Amino acid sequence: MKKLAIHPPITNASGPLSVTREELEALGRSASGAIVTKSMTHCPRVGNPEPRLVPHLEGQRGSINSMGLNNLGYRGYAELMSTLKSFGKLVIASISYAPCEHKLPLEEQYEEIAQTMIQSGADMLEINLSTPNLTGIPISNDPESIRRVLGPLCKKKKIPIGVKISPYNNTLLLFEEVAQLLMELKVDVVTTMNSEPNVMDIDLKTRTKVIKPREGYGGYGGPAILPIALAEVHRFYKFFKKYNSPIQIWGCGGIIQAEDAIKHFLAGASVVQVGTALLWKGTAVFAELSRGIEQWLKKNGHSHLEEIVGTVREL
Ligand code: RRO
Repeated sequence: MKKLAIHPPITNASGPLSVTREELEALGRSASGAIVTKSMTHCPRVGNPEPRLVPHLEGQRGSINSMGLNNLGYRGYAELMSTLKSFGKLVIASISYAPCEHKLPLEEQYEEIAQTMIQSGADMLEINLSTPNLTGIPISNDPESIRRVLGPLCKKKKIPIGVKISPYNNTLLLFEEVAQLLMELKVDVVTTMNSEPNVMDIDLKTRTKVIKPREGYGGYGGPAILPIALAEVHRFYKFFKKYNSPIQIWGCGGIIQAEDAIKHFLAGASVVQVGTALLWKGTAVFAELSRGIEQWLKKNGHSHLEEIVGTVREL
Protein backbone atom coordinates (compact mmCIF):
# COMPACT_ATOMS: atom_id res chain seq x y z
CA MET A 1 0.00 0.00 0.00
CA LYS A 2 1.33 3.45 -0.95
CA LYS A 3 2.69 5.46 1.99
CA LEU A 4 0.32 8.26 2.89
CA ALA A 5 1.60 11.78 2.34
CA ILE A 6 -0.08 14.38 4.54
CA HIS A 7 1.03 17.98 3.96
CA PRO A 8 1.31 19.69 6.33
CA PRO A 9 1.54 16.71 8.69
CA ILE A 10 -1.31 18.03 10.83
CA THR A 11 -5.00 17.18 10.76
CA ASN A 12 -8.00 17.68 12.96
CA ALA A 13 -8.74 14.94 15.44
CA SER A 14 -12.10 13.41 14.68
CA GLY A 15 -14.36 15.25 17.11
CA PRO A 16 -16.95 17.90 17.94
CA LEU A 17 -15.89 20.17 15.05
CA SER A 18 -16.01 17.58 12.28
CA VAL A 19 -19.67 16.59 12.44
CA THR A 20 -21.60 18.82 10.03
CA ARG A 21 -21.16 19.80 6.38
CA GLU A 22 -20.25 23.35 7.45
CA GLU A 23 -17.60 22.14 9.91
CA LEU A 24 -16.09 19.73 7.39
CA GLU A 25 -16.01 22.40 4.67
CA ALA A 26 -14.26 24.78 7.10
CA LEU A 27 -11.61 22.07 7.59
CA GLY A 28 -11.38 21.78 3.81
CA ARG A 29 -10.65 25.51 3.49
CA SER A 30 -8.14 25.48 6.36
CA ALA A 31 -4.45 24.55 6.25
CA SER A 32 -5.22 21.12 7.75
CA GLY A 33 -3.38 18.37 5.86
CA ALA A 34 -6.54 16.25 5.67
CA ILE A 35 -10.21 16.28 6.61
CA VAL A 36 -11.09 13.73 9.28
CA THR A 37 -14.82 13.21 9.76
CA LYS A 38 -16.50 12.78 13.10
CA SER A 39 -16.70 9.07 13.88
CA MET A 40 -19.71 7.91 11.91
CA THR A 41 -22.09 5.18 12.95
CA HIS A 42 -24.57 3.03 11.09
CA CYS A 43 -27.55 5.18 12.05
CA PRO A 44 -27.50 8.96 12.58
CA ARG A 45 -27.23 9.93 16.24
CA VAL A 46 -28.15 13.08 18.15
CA GLY A 47 -25.67 12.17 20.85
CA ASN A 48 -25.84 12.69 24.60
CA PRO A 49 -27.87 15.30 26.52
CA GLU A 50 -26.23 18.69 27.13
CA PRO A 51 -24.11 20.03 28.70
CA ARG A 52 -21.81 17.45 27.12
CA LEU A 53 -18.77 19.51 26.17
CA VAL A 54 -16.70 21.96 28.21
CA PRO A 55 -14.05 23.22 25.79
CA HIS A 56 -12.29 25.33 28.45
CA LEU A 57 -11.90 23.78 31.84
CA GLU A 58 -10.81 26.29 34.48
CA GLY A 59 -7.16 27.27 34.36
CA GLN A 60 -6.62 26.22 30.71
CA ARG A 61 -6.39 22.62 31.85
CA GLY A 62 -8.10 21.28 28.76
CA SER A 63 -11.49 20.07 27.64
CA ILE A 64 -13.91 17.39 28.74
CA ASN A 65 -16.55 15.81 26.54
CA SER A 66 -19.18 13.17 26.45
CA MET A 67 -20.66 13.93 23.03
CA GLY A 68 -22.02 10.41 22.64
CA LEU A 69 -21.20 9.97 18.96
CA ASN A 70 -23.45 12.68 17.54
CA ASN A 71 -23.11 12.24 13.78
CA LEU A 72 -25.00 12.26 10.49
CA GLY A 73 -24.85 8.49 10.04
CA TYR A 74 -22.63 6.96 7.36
CA ARG A 75 -25.01 7.64 4.50
CA GLY A 76 -24.90 11.34 5.37
CA TYR A 77 -21.09 11.36 5.09
CA ALA A 78 -21.19 9.33 1.87
CA GLU A 79 -23.34 12.10 0.35
CA LEU A 80 -20.81 14.74 1.41
CA MET A 81 -17.78 12.87 0.10
CA SER A 82 -17.51 14.45 -3.36
CA THR A 83 -17.80 17.97 -1.91
CA LEU A 84 -15.13 17.18 0.68
CA LYS A 85 -12.83 15.67 -1.95
CA SER A 86 -13.12 18.87 -4.00
CA PHE A 87 -10.86 20.65 -1.48
CA GLY A 88 -7.98 18.61 -2.89
CA LYS A 89 -6.80 17.04 0.34
CA LEU A 90 -7.16 13.59 1.80
CA VAL A 91 -10.53 12.74 3.27
CA ILE A 92 -10.33 10.32 6.17
CA ALA A 93 -13.52 8.55 7.23
CA SER A 94 -13.58 7.91 10.95
CA ILE A 95 -15.82 4.94 11.72
CA SER A 96 -17.28 3.85 15.01
CA TYR A 97 -19.79 1.46 16.43
CA ALA A 98 -22.94 2.15 18.39
CA PRO A 99 -25.93 -0.09 19.02
CA CYS A 100 -28.81 0.86 16.70
CA GLU A 101 -32.24 -0.29 15.64
CA HIS A 102 -30.84 -2.52 12.87
CA LYS A 103 -29.17 -4.66 15.52
CA LEU A 104 -26.27 -5.51 13.22
CA PRO A 105 -23.37 -7.16 14.98
CA LEU A 106 -20.28 -5.06 15.64
CA GLU A 107 -18.16 -6.29 12.75
CA GLU A 108 -21.02 -6.05 10.23
CA GLN A 109 -21.60 -2.39 11.08
CA TYR A 110 -17.95 -1.54 10.59
CA GLU A 111 -17.86 -3.57 7.39
CA GLU A 112 -20.92 -1.95 5.82
CA ILE A 113 -19.78 1.57 6.68
CA ALA A 114 -16.21 0.89 5.50
CA GLN A 115 -17.33 -0.48 2.11
CA THR A 116 -19.64 2.50 1.55
CA MET A 117 -16.88 4.96 2.43
CA ILE A 118 -14.43 3.26 0.07
CA GLN A 119 -16.99 3.34 -2.75
CA SER A 120 -17.70 7.01 -2.06
CA GLY A 121 -14.04 7.92 -2.49
CA ALA A 122 -12.60 8.18 1.05
CA ASP A 123 -8.78 8.13 0.96
CA MET A 124 -8.35 6.35 4.27
CA LEU A 125 -10.36 4.81 7.08
CA GLU A 126 -9.70 5.61 10.69
CA ILE A 127 -11.33 2.85 12.65
CA ASN A 128 -12.24 4.31 16.02
CA LEU A 129 -11.95 1.49 18.56
CA SER A 130 -11.80 3.76 21.56
CA THR A 131 -14.79 5.96 22.15
CA PRO A 132 -14.76 6.64 25.88
CA ASN A 133 -18.39 7.61 26.05
CA LEU A 134 -20.34 4.42 25.44
CA THR A 135 -21.00 1.89 28.16
CA GLY A 136 -18.61 -1.03 28.45
CA ILE A 137 -14.89 -1.14 27.78
CA PRO A 138 -13.52 0.29 24.54
CA ILE A 139 -12.87 -2.25 21.76
CA SER A 140 -9.19 -1.32 21.81
CA ASN A 141 -8.93 -2.81 25.31
CA ASP A 142 -10.11 -6.21 24.11
CA PRO A 143 -7.88 -8.02 21.60
CA GLU A 144 -10.60 -10.48 20.64
CA SER A 145 -12.96 -7.66 19.61
CA ILE A 146 -10.11 -5.85 17.83
CA ARG A 147 -9.57 -8.95 15.71
CA ARG A 148 -13.29 -9.34 15.09
CA VAL A 149 -13.56 -5.80 13.74
CA LEU A 150 -10.23 -5.34 11.97
CA GLY A 151 -9.71 -8.89 10.68
CA PRO A 152 -12.29 -8.72 7.85
CA LEU A 153 -11.47 -5.08 7.03
CA CYS A 154 -7.72 -5.70 6.77
CA LYS A 155 -8.11 -8.90 4.78
CA LYS A 156 -9.65 -7.12 1.79
CA LYS A 157 -8.03 -3.76 2.30
CA LYS A 158 -8.39 -1.35 -0.62
CA ILE A 159 -7.32 1.90 1.03
CA PRO A 160 -5.08 2.53 4.06
CA ILE A 161 -6.53 1.62 7.43
CA GLY A 162 -5.74 3.50 10.60
CA VAL A 163 -6.93 2.61 14.07
CA LYS A 164 -7.62 5.03 16.88
CA ILE A 165 -6.97 3.60 20.29
CA SER A 166 -7.13 4.33 24.00
CA PRO A 167 -4.05 4.84 26.15
CA TYR A 168 -2.41 1.71 27.60
CA ASN A 169 -0.25 3.41 30.20
CA ASN A 170 -1.59 1.31 33.03
CA THR A 171 -1.93 -1.94 31.10
CA LEU A 172 1.46 -2.59 29.53
CA LEU A 173 0.92 -6.30 28.93
CA LEU A 174 -2.25 -5.45 27.04
CA PHE A 175 -0.25 -2.87 25.08
CA GLU A 176 2.18 -5.58 23.89
CA GLU A 177 -0.65 -7.88 22.89
CA VAL A 178 -2.45 -5.14 20.96
CA ALA A 179 0.70 -3.85 19.25
CA GLN A 180 1.54 -7.40 18.13
CA LEU A 181 -1.99 -7.91 16.85
CA LEU A 182 -1.99 -4.63 14.89
CA MET A 183 1.27 -5.71 13.22
CA GLU A 184 -0.19 -9.09 12.37
CA LEU A 185 -3.31 -7.48 10.89
CA LYS A 186 -1.09 -5.08 8.91
CA VAL A 187 -2.89 -1.87 9.71
CA ASP A 188 -1.20 1.15 8.11
CA VAL A 189 -1.58 3.74 10.84
CA VAL A 190 -2.05 3.76 14.59
CA THR A 191 -3.50 7.00 15.93
CA THR A 192 -2.77 7.33 19.59
CA MET A 193 -4.52 8.46 21.60
CA ASN A 194 -8.23 9.10 21.99
CA SER A 195 -9.23 11.36 24.88
CA GLU A 196 -8.19 10.17 28.34
CA PRO A 197 -11.30 8.26 29.40
CA ASN A 198 -13.56 8.53 32.42
CA VAL A 199 -12.47 11.81 33.97
CA MET A 200 -14.60 14.33 35.85
CA ASP A 201 -14.49 18.00 36.85
CA ILE A 202 -16.55 20.00 39.34
CA ASP A 203 -17.87 23.56 39.15
CA LEU A 204 -17.10 24.97 42.58
CA LYS A 205 -19.71 27.72 42.43
CA THR A 206 -22.59 25.34 41.81
CA ARG A 207 -20.94 22.23 43.29
CA THR A 208 -22.09 20.29 40.25
CA LYS A 209 -20.30 18.10 37.80
CA VAL A 210 -19.42 20.05 34.65
CA ILE A 211 -21.06 17.68 32.15
CA LYS A 212 -24.34 15.83 32.39
CA PRO A 213 -24.05 12.49 30.54
CA ARG A 214 -22.80 9.33 32.17
CA GLU A 215 -22.95 10.87 35.66
CA GLY A 216 -20.41 13.52 34.73
CA TYR A 217 -17.65 11.26 33.41
CA GLY A 218 -16.13 12.07 30.03
CA GLY A 219 -13.01 12.13 27.88
CA TYR A 220 -10.19 14.54 28.69
CA GLY A 221 -8.23 16.45 26.05
CA GLY A 222 -5.74 19.31 26.06
CA PRO A 223 -2.40 20.22 27.65
CA ALA A 224 -2.64 17.86 30.62
CA ILE A 225 -2.71 14.76 28.42
CA LEU A 226 0.41 15.64 26.42
CA PRO A 227 2.77 13.49 28.56
CA ILE A 228 0.33 10.57 28.39
CA ALA A 229 0.11 10.82 24.61
CA LEU A 230 3.88 11.19 24.17
CA ALA A 231 4.42 8.00 26.15
CA GLU A 232 1.85 6.14 24.02
CA VAL A 233 3.40 7.37 20.76
CA HIS A 234 6.90 6.45 21.86
CA ARG A 235 5.96 3.02 23.17
CA PHE A 236 4.37 2.13 19.82
CA TYR A 237 7.26 3.67 17.90
CA LYS A 238 9.85 1.57 19.72
CA PHE A 239 7.76 -1.59 19.44
CA PHE A 240 7.20 -1.26 15.68
CA LYS A 241 10.83 -0.31 15.10
CA LYS A 242 12.00 -3.40 16.97
CA TYR A 243 9.99 -5.59 14.58
CA ASN A 244 10.77 -3.53 11.49
CA SER A 245 7.07 -2.82 11.02
CA PRO A 246 6.10 -0.07 8.53
CA ILE A 247 3.07 1.03 10.62
CA GLN A 248 3.00 4.82 10.93
CA ILE A 249 2.14 6.45 14.20
CA TRP A 250 -0.06 9.50 14.26
CA GLY A 251 0.17 11.45 17.51
CA CYS A 252 -2.91 12.92 19.12
CA GLY A 253 -3.17 14.43 22.58
CA GLY A 254 -2.20 17.73 24.16
CA ILE A 255 -0.99 19.62 21.10
CA ILE A 256 -1.75 23.30 21.57
CA GLN A 257 1.38 24.91 20.15
CA ALA A 258 4.06 23.94 17.65
CA GLU A 259 6.49 22.82 20.37
CA ASP A 260 3.96 20.22 21.51
CA ALA A 261 3.77 18.84 17.97
CA ILE A 262 7.59 18.74 17.78
CA LYS A 263 7.60 16.62 20.95
CA HIS A 264 5.18 14.20 19.29
CA PHE A 265 7.48 13.95 16.25
CA LEU A 266 10.54 13.36 18.45
CA ALA A 267 8.61 10.62 20.26
CA GLY A 268 7.88 8.90 16.94
CA ALA A 269 4.76 10.42 15.35
CA SER A 270 4.90 11.23 11.65
CA VAL A 271 1.57 13.10 11.61
CA VAL A 272 -0.21 14.90 14.45
CA GLN A 273 -3.86 15.60 15.13
CA VAL A 274 -5.45 18.40 17.14
CA GLY A 275 -8.72 18.28 19.05
CA THR A 276 -8.86 20.68 21.99
CA ALA A 277 -6.64 23.25 20.19
CA LEU A 278 -9.17 23.30 17.35
CA LEU A 279 -11.93 24.03 19.88
CA TRP A 280 -9.81 26.83 21.39
CA LYS A 281 -8.37 28.48 18.31
CA GLY A 282 -10.62 27.50 15.41
CA THR A 283 -9.34 26.32 12.05
CA ALA A 284 -6.58 28.99 12.05
CA VAL A 285 -4.74 26.58 14.36
CA PHE A 286 -3.51 24.51 11.38
CA ALA A 287 -1.67 27.40 9.69
CA GLU A 288 -0.29 28.53 13.06
CA LEU A 289 1.06 25.07 13.92
CA SER A 290 2.36 24.46 10.43
CA ARG A 291 4.34 27.74 10.47
CA GLY A 292 5.65 27.03 13.96
CA ILE A 293 6.81 23.52 13.01
CA GLU A 294 8.59 24.83 9.88
CA GLN A 295 10.30 27.55 11.90
CA TRP A 296 11.45 25.11 14.59
CA LEU A 297 12.88 22.72 12.00
CA LYS A 298 14.73 25.53 10.22
CA LYS A 299 16.08 27.03 13.43
CA ASN A 300 17.38 23.63 14.45
CA GLY A 301 19.07 22.88 11.13
CA HIS A 302 16.58 20.38 9.66
CA SER A 303 15.22 20.48 6.15
CA HIS A 304 12.77 17.59 6.51
CA LEU A 305 10.48 16.51 9.29
CA GLU A 306 11.57 12.87 8.82
CA GLU A 307 14.98 13.80 10.22
CA ILE A 308 13.53 14.19 13.69
CA VAL A 309 10.81 11.50 13.84
CA GLY A 310 11.56 9.14 16.73
CA THR A 311 14.89 10.78 17.58
CA VAL A 312 14.19 11.60 21.24
CA ARG A 313 17.37 10.83 23.22
CA GLU A 314 17.70 8.81 26.41
CA LEU A 315 19.28 10.58 29.36
O1 RRO B 1 -18.54 11.21 20.57
C1 RRO B 1 -17.85 11.11 21.60
O2 RRO B 1 -18.34 11.22 22.74
C2 RRO B 1 -16.42 10.84 21.54
C3 RRO B 1 -15.83 9.91 20.71
BR1 RRO B 1 -16.78 8.94 19.44
C4 RRO B 1 -14.44 9.67 20.77
O3 RRO B 1 -13.85 8.82 20.07
N1 RRO B 1 -13.73 10.37 21.68
C5 RRO B 1 -14.29 11.29 22.48
O4 RRO B 1 -13.59 11.91 23.31
N2 RRO B 1 -15.66 11.51 22.42
